[in-house]
Amino acid sequence: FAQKLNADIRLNQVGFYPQAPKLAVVVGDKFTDFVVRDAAGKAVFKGKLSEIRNNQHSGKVSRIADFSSVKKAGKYTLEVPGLGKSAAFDIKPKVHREVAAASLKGFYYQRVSTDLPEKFAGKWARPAGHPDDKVLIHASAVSEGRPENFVISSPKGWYDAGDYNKYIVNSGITMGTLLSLYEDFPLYFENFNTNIPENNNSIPDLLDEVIWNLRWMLTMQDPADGGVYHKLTNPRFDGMLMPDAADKPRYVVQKNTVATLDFVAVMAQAGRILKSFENKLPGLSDSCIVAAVKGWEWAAKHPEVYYDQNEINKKFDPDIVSGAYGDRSVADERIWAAAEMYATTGKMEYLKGIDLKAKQPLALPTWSMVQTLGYYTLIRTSENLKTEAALIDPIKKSVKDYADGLLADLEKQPYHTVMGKDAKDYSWGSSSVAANQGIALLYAFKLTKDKKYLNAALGNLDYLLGRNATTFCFLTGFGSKRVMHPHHRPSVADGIEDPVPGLLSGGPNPGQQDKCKTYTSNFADESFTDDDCSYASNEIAINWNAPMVYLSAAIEAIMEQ
Ligand code: 9MR
Repeated sequence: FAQKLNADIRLNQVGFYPQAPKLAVVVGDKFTDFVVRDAAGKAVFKGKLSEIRNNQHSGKVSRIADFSSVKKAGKYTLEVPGLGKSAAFDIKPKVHREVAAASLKGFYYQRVSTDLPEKFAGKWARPAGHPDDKVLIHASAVSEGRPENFVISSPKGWYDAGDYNKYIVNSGITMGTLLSLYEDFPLYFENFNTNIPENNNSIPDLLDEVIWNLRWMLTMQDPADGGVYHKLTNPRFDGMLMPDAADKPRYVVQKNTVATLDFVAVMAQAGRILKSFENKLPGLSDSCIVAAVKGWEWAAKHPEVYYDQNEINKKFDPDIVSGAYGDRSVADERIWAAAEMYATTGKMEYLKGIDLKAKQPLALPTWSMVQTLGYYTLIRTSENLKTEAALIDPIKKSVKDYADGLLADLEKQPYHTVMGKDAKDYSWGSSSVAANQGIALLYAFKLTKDKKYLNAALGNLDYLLGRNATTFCFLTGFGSKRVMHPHHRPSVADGIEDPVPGLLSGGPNPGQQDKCKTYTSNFADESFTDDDCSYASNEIAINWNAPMVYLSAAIEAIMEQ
């Protein structure tokens, strides 16, 4: 008697490593037993579900099925007699390699100003959009030599998200995350192919992808003074069109300190990493470092210029109503930029006079809060640079304390994940919160070698791939219950049923700022709708994809060691 698929059985829909923990969540309290069956239907493991766990968000209850002892590679289903069964999942080595490769390839699909030929893009091939070779200087961004409507060339880069604009602030955290992934696991990327045009240039594909955006970022610095424009944008968002159908004028807008210091951090880190590729990319590393120094000097002269879109629209035309990425505090960007400048040059002077805030609770990286990216870099480079203990020890401690805080009471959590313990985890782009918590846990693992941190990081990857209250696997192209309608212009406009693959959906957000009518729940952990109207729960964005690449690739790299 075949059991039916049941959505109350929730697990990582991609699969599990033979040697790692394997958990599923069974929502409800009626059942106590479960069975794991192999592909032939044979029961290979029979277990008891855990005690009941309460969900603070929905008041629902759940139990955990632990089948970690099943270690043989194969395809399996998990069955709760009387309730039903899960879709089939894998147990095998390298089980997340395709997830990691696809989420990096997601960036290729976001490339601006270039054709995506079928050879690399498959059925999602599309002509180039937004050449960005005739970009106007907005009235908020004029300088000597660059008057209003002066034309500059600023091609390439990645589309930020479901929209077609390019924002320095959000590129900052995205690039920092991807560059850190490379710097933390360089060997892993020697053999990590994502079938992009630069495939055979003997530079790791991860760096090739990053360089596509780096070359755009370099054009966003005003050569006259070193300040960096906030964004390159249409005055208003494009309609739900393919990139090549978009034809609105594009502007660069006001230089400011937040964008400039994000730029400095990225250029310093890229310059440091690309030094090793000098013979293949002559001069690029130096150009990055020169740009970083110029930006740093601009920021010293303009310590607190903020981008305030409302104020700008009161003063200048045309009005700019695309993503604001307005940030009212620059202390964290200064910490990050200073840390990268120090790590690249070895000069302590960059950290002089900067309050590293290492004694405060660790702040998870977001586009507006980036100091922790600087901490990660200081940890990574401290041995080489012989950074003094008084400086680095409190930083290590703050990362470990944060990870310990995440782990407290893990055994009581309804999904056995650190994600969702704090109600604030379910913010706009909550999937990136889960991924960034996972990264913090991996740094704690690096510092302690204690597997409890690694396992909890893996738990957040399980969350993203299906062990969550929405029942969805949040990475497009993966899972038995897939996101099919992300708020992503090409996926909506291309007439192809499957969305562009390898893109991470934003995830539950009880704010529901999009006012879509198709939400079926208001509970924080369920507040998600797979509908392209839902830019607040189902958009994709580069700053969410980057930690997904980090988490999945880093876990793959660690599991292979
Ligand atoms: O990720 C951003 C989120 O933190 C903000 O709350 C939200 C509203 O301002 O904007 C998000 O960023 C969007 C950006 O402004 C424009 N491109 C799409 C981004 C993801 O939704």
